[in-house]
Amino acid sequence: MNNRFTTKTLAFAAAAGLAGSFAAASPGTASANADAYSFGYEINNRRVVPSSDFAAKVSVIGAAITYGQGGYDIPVTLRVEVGSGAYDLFGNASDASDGNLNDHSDARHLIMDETFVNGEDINLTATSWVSGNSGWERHLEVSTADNSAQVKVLRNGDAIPDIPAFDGQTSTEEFLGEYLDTATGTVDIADDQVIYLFELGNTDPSSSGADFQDLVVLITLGDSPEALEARDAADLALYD
Ligand SMILES: [Ca+2]
Repeated sequence: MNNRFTTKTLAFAAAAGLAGSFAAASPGTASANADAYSFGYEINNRRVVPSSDFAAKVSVIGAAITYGQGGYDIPVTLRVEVGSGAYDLFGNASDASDGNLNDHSDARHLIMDETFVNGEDINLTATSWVSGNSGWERHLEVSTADNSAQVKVLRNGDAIPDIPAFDGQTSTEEFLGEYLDTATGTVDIADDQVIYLFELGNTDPSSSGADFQDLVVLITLGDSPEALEARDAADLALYD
């Protein structure tokens, strides 16, 4: 289940804190559904920084990356860090086979079973792996704490990114279908949600191979795990 690790990630958080912070977008044109929940957070250097005690739901919306055109699907793993704790929610993130998310699965959703204290923040570290002489070897590792250009952050009301997918892969827009308002061309999520798009193949974000859907993750904040569960139940009822 939610294996807890203590890792080296404190260094990431400390380094990231040096740069400026960005206030959360105002609700603006949020949909009625988005307005139903308000839980403060801000994106500080691509980190989610909640403004009160919080719980989190992590949704892996999709993944698509191959070893070059027509090549094999390369493994992608995800580690979630909250404060000084690290959580492998979807298999062992240090094991390319056990923790692989690039498997054409439907979206995976997991509510973390803890309430975290105000002041801690959420970082995501995504890793791509390639086959090497001694098995799977780390290719690229991208952390939201590093303020890397290989991560894009989407919040409610942001413009839908227009990035063609590499080699006929599922595009960001296709992955995010239910979280987009195509009529307005904007992201349609709640104000306490944030979407991360990872590029895990290219270190040049302007490369044609940089399609920013190598891993697509949605974070939803709430007051407690129970509140997030209740919200899921309400959403299910709403869309029956
Ligand atoms: Ca891709």
